[in-house]
Amino acid sequence: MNEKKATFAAGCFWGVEANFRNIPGVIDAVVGYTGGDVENPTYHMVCSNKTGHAEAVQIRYDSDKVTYRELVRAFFDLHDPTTPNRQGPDVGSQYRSVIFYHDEQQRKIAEQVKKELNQSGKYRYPIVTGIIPAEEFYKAEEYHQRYYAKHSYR
Ligand code: MHO
Repeated sequence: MNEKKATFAAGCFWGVEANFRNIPGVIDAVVGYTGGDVENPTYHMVCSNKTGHAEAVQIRYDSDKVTYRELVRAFFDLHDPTTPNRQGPDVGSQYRSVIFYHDEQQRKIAEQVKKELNQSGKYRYPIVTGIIPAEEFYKAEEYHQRYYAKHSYR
């Protein structure tokens, strides 16, 4: 067991959390807000699109079972990384695509995967995913945690 953290933003955090929870090696996933400049924001504040925060998911994973590279690949696969400040019907900077790296190794892997995917011809438009240092992560309200599980969607 070699526990590490990873943080991603890829649109509405309900689905992002549910996706990551399904990956073997992911121990826990918490939804929250990060990347902005308002302390202890509420969902309502973040929805106003004025806090600078993105809806994000913070994951604890066992790096003996799943690599950071695999998590980054999963992150890209679960959303469209080419739409600035938008994910499907959800529009606003809180839905932007971001990899919040926790150390230099994560930064390098994230940059590398982004570059590979950009060059692969998989996407019609350039990847807009931000790769920035992880900062304070504010856990979202309890009713947003495990939202899909609670509401039995999917
Ligand atoms: N389209 C969804 C987004 C929710 S997600 C937590 C809604 O309007 O409820 O941002």
